[in-house]
Amino acid sequence: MRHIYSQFRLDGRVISCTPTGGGHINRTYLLVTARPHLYILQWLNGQVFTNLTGVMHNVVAVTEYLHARGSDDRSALTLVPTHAGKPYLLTPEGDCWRVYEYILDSVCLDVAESAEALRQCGVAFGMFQRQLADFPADTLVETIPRFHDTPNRFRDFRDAIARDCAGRLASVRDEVNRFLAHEGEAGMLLTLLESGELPLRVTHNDAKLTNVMLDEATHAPLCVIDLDTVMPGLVAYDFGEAIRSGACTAAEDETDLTRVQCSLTLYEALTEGFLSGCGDRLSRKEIETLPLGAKLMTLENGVRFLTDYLNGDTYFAIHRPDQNLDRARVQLTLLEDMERKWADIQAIIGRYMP
Ligand code: GN1
Ligand code: MG
Repeated sequence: MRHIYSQFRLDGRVISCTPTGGGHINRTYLLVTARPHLYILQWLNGQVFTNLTGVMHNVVAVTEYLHARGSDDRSALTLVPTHAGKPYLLTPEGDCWRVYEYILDSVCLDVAESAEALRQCGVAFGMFQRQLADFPADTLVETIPRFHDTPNRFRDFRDAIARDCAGRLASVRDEVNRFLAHEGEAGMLLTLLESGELPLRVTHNDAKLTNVMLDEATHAPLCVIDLDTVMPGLVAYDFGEAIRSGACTAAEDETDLTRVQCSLTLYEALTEGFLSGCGDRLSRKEIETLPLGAKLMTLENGVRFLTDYLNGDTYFAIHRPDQNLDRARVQLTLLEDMERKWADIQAIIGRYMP
């Protein structure tokens, strides 16, 4: 790795470079220098992010915008330039690397530690919405077209079922059918966008719990990370992803499904935090459709995990066999639990409606 990190303007000699983080797409390392000064080094997956310069254009634009408005260094990610003064490194082989300042005295939650911590995660993503509400969305590159086009995700799912290239279909018939039973709902948000009832905004699009940094001591929100999928989108995508990852009582790949539930306490904490972070920027229709976003993001991720399982695990990184199947099953269980609790969920949203 030395020939990679030596090209960045680091403070001191690097004494260690170790893999870190739980992302499924990019590869992340913790760099420590003798100073000591900590950095995050990342390799971007060019198979997923085919427009690497577009991704970096968005990251630079959004972090600069947030820093210009934030009060402390930790209010947004900070890119460390290369010796050539570029915000990232593109190798002759076409690999893209970047370095961020490590966010000091911060924590990132894997599963909700408490309703209060989750409320703060909601605040972080809500604030992200509010801070970027006037950002010129048309200057951002749509780096992964149709990223949250759930009907299109179903088309990929049907292709994977038809091909069954890894020979796994017979063993997951039940899961496949339970996902297909929801296909009719997949386009509900996009329909509202097309009819003009929901506005397009700058969204994070991967607003999961592990992408929020909180202050270690106070658990106050600092910033959100993983800006690679920042693109125009619907606010329900970010709320939805936050609920999917944060209101679930178990890990994304839990194998004991009896532990997987949608916690109403956590749901409410996240809702309250998110809406307070957004301030008065959302319309009534946007608030009303937030729970639909939570259902669709859970459905969409589940369908994507199962699609990848059927395709032989080619997209999401796995660390053990069947991990994508386990991830898909957790989403399915969570989705069905949300449906059982739908009246309570509506009541929660009702309580926070302005
Ligand atoms: C991927 O790599 P990571 O964890 O940031 C994926 C998200 C999924 C998520 C599921 C570009 O994000 O869409 O929701 O895994 N990112 C991409 O954990 O596909
Ligand atoms: Mg991500």
